[in-house]
Amino acid sequence: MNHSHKRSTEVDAVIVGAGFSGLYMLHRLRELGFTTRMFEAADGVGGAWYWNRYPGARCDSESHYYCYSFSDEVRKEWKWSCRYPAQPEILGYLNFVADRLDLKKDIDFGTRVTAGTFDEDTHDWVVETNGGETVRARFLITAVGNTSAPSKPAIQGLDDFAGKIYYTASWPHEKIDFSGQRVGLIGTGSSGIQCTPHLAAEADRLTVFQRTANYSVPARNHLLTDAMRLEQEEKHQDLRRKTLASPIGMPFDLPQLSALEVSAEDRKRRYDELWAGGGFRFMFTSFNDLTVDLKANDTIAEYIGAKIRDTVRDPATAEVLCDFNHPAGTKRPPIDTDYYETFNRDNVNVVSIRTNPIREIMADGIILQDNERYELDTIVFATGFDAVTGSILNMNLRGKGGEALRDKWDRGPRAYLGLSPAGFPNMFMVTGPGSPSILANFPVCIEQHVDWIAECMVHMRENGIDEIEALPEPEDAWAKMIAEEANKTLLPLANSWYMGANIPGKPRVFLAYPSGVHAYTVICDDVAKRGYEGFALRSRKMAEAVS
Ligand code: NA7
Repeated sequence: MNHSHKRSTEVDAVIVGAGFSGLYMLHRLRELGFTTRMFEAADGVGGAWYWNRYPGARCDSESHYYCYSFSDEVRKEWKWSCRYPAQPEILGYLNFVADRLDLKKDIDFGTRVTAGTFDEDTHDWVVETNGGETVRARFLITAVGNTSAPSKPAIQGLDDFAGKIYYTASWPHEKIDFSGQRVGLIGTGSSGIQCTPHLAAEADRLTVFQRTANYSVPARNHLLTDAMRLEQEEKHQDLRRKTLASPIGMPFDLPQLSALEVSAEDRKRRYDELWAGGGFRFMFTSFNDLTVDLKANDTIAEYIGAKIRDTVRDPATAEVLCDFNHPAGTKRPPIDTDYYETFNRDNVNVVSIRTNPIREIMADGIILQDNERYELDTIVFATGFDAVTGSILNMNLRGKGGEALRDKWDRGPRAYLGLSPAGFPNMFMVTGPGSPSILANFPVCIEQHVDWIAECMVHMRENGIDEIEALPEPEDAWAKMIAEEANKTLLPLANSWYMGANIPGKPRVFLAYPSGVHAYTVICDDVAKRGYEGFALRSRKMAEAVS
């Protein structure tokens, strides 16, 4: 329901987005006595978990740490059903949290921010919505997520397709029946890999169009018993401590050994053990040099390749699925349930479009460069997102001097601490570009950012400060440091969405702070302790006294 007619048009903060980030931001600011307006384009809370409803959509992080930690009550009252919760369960969780904290009454659903301009005279943001409303707020806080602007490739002939088209990133709310259909799936990232077994089980025929072979690891999902949940609760403090000390915000024991300093047998034993356990631990806890040393990386790439060849019975199909062109883990690592097994079904095949790309979509299917044709009734695009920056830029923000954020970021995003762009005072981004975000467990990054922003706002209120603005020099230094640190790893070698490489024309810039959420938290806390070093803090009174 939209209550906007009753709401104030002058508030302390506008928050954009009602996913994990926005909900906690709203709660924190309300508790601190700030007035807010919150806009959400969807008709409900959930963010990425609202839109990504495709069959098989599931979290790749485990339920006991992919959740909020700020409230013991919320944690104790919610019961996760399994190791990796499926999309409906996470959406249920976010609705539970929003209801438990009575947040929904303060959210304008179905409302998109269409413009935001910083007013230098009043130090306020003037925010416009598609509902025709204009709101003034001292602070603009983007909580729009990293994977919320779907990438819909402009393939020639797309509009001529006579069948049905779906995007995993904006899936319909009703159940889609694929039975009797010849389905084409484009994209083999996490989303494509998750939905492949589900589409295959229903469709008459499934053809997977693969541009890049991925390295998927079994998730080993299972139900949680009461005994398991009790154990997690008993260990909560310890797990939380580990989570906060971890570069990826997950309570894992970090690997101490190089993949190259152990014998081949010991290395295989380690990989076997972690493969059997499943999930991110395989990639993140086996050896400490997999993302920095190509030789070390080869060992895990070869191991995964051998597993695929063991699983997939048809050797030609296995070769397509193992046609790797980037080091393992340099694209977002997918985890799966029965992905490779699905290619043993008679009704499933994979087509490499790496060197023989899609030429055109016709009324009745897809035609490749070499004229090979695939007749289809339905095409599912699992083609990802204009990640990290897309949804921020889509808001048409303008800072000091009317500068458009789109112009400021035309050679790549820039923001001090990944939190605030110079020239855009009183603007904060939760898990924005240049923060650890996409390389770490989101709820951990989100809570850290929200707490930092809230404390900064309290500091400003208590000290009569009207404006905080990141300075250009520290912002430049931050961007330089990110590029340097990323270049010490193998991550820039892949054409990944981490690098902006999935969107034609997007600048090739590493989009996240690469040295881990723990190191990042220390830096942010330090900046605050030093009186927000690297930011200019201004007040009207100060300016009047000077003039
Ligand atoms: P991803 O990881 O960006 O995967 C998109 C896939 O679609 C990937 O295999 C792409 O190949 C492929 N793709 C993208 N555009 C095209 C075109 N034009 N033609 C053919 N193939 C294409 O998105 P996901 O939704 O799977 O996952 C995103 C994150 O969301 C996920 O990691 C979770 O954090 C949530 P490419 O590799 O670019 O060659």
